[in-house]
Amino acid sequence: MSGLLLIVVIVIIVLILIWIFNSRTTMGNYQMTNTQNINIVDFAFEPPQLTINRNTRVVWTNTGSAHTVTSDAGLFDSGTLMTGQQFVQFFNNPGVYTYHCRIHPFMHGVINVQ
Ligand SMILES: [Cu+2]
Repeated sequence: MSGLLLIVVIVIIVLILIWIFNSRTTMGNYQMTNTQNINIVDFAFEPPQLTINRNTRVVWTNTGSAHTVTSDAGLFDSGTLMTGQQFVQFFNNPGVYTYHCRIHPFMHGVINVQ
């Protein structure tokens, strides 16, 4: 009888641990869904400077001719974006991330991650 009780208690503890683990995972995913948007309009990134919290993803949307979103430090590169195409980059660590367009080197942008 006490053996059966022990098994039931262990099963309940395991189920509680699984529930805790799953809820933490869900919270982690929820934090990752913070999104900020930058539009590429004519020959500029709008806004050219953006301050975000860490664990945020930035989505660039190209509304014009061919452009790229290329990290000055080589951390990321969208490749050529045609009209309507998007590029997504996650920023998980604080810092200053400067970037440019490879096709038009005079196009610059900055992401400040807090
Ligand atoms: Cu460009």
